Amino acid sequence: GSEWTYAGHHGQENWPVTYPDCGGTAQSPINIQTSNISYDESLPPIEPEGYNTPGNQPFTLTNNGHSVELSLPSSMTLRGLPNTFKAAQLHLHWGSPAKQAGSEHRLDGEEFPAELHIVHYNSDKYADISEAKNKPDGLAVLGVFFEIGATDNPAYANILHHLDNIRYKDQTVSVPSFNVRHLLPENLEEYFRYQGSLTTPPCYQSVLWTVFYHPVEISRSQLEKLQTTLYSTTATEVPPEVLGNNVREAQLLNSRTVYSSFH
Ligand code: BO1
Ligand code: ZN
Repeated sequence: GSEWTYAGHHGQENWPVTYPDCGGTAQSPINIQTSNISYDESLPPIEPEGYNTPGNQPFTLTNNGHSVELSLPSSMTLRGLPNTFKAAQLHLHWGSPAKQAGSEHRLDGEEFPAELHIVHYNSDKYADISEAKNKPDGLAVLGVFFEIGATDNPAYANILHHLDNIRYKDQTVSVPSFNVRHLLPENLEEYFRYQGSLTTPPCYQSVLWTVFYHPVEISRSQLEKLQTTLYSTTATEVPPEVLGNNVREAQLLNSRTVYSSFH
């Protein structure tokens, strides 16, 4: 079963016992050190296709006990990468009222309050995400840092408004489809690129990571909603445990290179 946790006995230092790939040499997240980056002038802007018109089908929002996850239609496509990638889901990582830091990637050692991940699979080579997820060129994840801004971010309200309906693990709610492009920073040209892994078990080393340089802004009250509403436990488990600090430690870069699309 999926018995892993972030802290405690089944916490991240013990993930490799059950999930050997978590002990690999190309793991995520990492601390992105801007003094140790290679500018790659050939890296083009990321081009989301069909993000603005995801269709009439509602999305499904799920509390999976580790995060809040929004299922995405495969009509959402990424171009500007070595292959075409189709969207599968997006989810968030965040801290807690006590530990505000909640991003997985770090920028020169700095943690941001939260991070968005949009997960895609290589549809040139693989039929679906389950076939792609353990292949070296199988997945592409977009990472976006959060920052506190003065006003509510209406795009993120499309997700946060529904958290009260999925407070417990395994609960789902139907969410009207919305323009997912608005969850991304305006600037899709400036990003970091490296080869890494899923940041949770099974930690497959299958992810081409794109981490945008420009953060998105949400309000303090929106962040607080994210930090305090969800439980990692099911409705019948006692005591309930608040879901947060779903953040993996920074992993060693080892022999990898981090590229940037800008300088
Ligand atoms: S992340 O973006 O690196 N935090 C990340 C971590 C774990 C997954 C995806 C992204 N897990 C995979 C599951 C698959 C599932 C896929 C899409 O997510 O291993 O079984 O199909 O939901
Ligand atoms: Zn993630």
